[in-house]
Amino acid sequence: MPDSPRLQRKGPKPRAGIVHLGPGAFFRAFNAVYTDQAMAAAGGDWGIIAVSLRSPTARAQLLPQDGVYTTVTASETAPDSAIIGSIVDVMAAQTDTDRTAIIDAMADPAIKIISLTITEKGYGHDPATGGIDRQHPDIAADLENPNRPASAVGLIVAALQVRQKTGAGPVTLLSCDNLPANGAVLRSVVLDYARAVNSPDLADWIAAHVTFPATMVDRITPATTAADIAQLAETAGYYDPGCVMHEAFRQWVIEDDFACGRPAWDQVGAQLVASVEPFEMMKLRCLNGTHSTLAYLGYLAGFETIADCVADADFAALCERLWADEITPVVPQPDGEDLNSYCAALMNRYRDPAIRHRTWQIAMDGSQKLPQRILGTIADNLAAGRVPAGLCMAVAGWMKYVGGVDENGAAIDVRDPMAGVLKQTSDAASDKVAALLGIEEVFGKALPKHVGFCAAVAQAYDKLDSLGAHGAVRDYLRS
Ligand code: CS2
Repeated sequence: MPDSPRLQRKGPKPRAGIVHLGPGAFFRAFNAVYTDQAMAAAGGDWGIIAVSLRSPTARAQLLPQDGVYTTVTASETAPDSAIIGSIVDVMAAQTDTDRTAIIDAMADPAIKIISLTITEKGYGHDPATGGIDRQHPDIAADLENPNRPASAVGLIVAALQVRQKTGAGPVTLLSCDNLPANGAVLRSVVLDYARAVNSPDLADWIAAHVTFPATMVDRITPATTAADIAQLAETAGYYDPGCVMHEAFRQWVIEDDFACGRPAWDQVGAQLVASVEPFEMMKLRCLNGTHSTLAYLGYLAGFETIADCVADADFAALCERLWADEITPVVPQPDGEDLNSYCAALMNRYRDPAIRHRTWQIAMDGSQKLPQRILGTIADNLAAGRVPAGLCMAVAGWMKYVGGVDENGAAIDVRDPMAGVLKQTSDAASDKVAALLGIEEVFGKALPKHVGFCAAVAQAYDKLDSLGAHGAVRDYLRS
């Protein structure tokens, strides 16, 4: 409770070596924890300056407690908690002065890594070309006004320009978002933007001095609620509005390509590998693919959380069937992993009722998530001569969801950068499926030309109408 004492830092404060953009719950439950543990294990000046590009909330939560906060491992069987001290400062881009200070922080020679968890939509990239999307509102605004950038890529390139001028030295840009080839995406938008607003000279400097390792990140971290904060105050005796709840499981696979060192993350469980791609494909398709499927179909069927979904025998069977028949056949097995055990472990992770991960939270930003989570898997099945009916039903579930009306006729609060376009498209067309399939930003050019795919999505959409989401899932399981 706000009248309980505030959490305090105990012990020395590390010196900063990392600037992190996107200080939300996931970063606090993941990156900051690994870094805290790596410094405890092997030392190093790897304190983190956490930067929020949008809201001042993280700063308000964390600064009064000097960046320190609590992580709670929510688990039925093994609950646990820890105090994390790796965040040494918190900034928020609210004013031009803030933004200048953020650029200066990233340009400081002491900073060796700039890492990011800014979500799929934060990169301002065009998935078709891999370069920057000049229509993206934040990118368009920065290109118009390059001396006062506000987007992630705009601020980063401004800082790299200062580093080039001042000889601040090389730096690693580390994307930790759920995007395929996240390092390459970041490299491509940074170079493209640098060429667009500065002399090509800067792009050459970046290509020579900055590395962009790929990563696969995994830890289920539901948004912290007021009840979580109150519960912690009751059990721990202090008020920590910056606390985060997460599952026990974690996995971080990182391409070992750092320009000037890194924390000893490998000593605390991170896997440093030559190629992240097979791990990322396994995670995006097996975990995030079924997460999004459960999010849309589960929400429509009236389930509040993932644990509620898979407590239902039909929805649990849906996941099993998707993994066995539609997903793992098109996922190469990464070294040291066994796909069947990976999926069995996923089901246990989903089942834990202590993790209250809302279907509504996962359903957000579907237009940015569908391609890498579901559509690529569908395309690979089609290429192998199969129409994956379950994943097509997931796409139909997303279409119903973005139509904005649930099965009881109530409005759905759809959060998506394309929410307006999606709703208008759905509302205006009599053939809603065909109209939505025509949105190239989501479906690309090739998939909507596949007759079998379009027919399967249309059929699933009709079943969602006539049988409801739960009925459609049962129908699929009988097929
Ligand atoms: C989830 C992910 O919200 C979502 O879209 O699918 O945040 C998921 O929990 C993480 O990727 C797990 O590592």
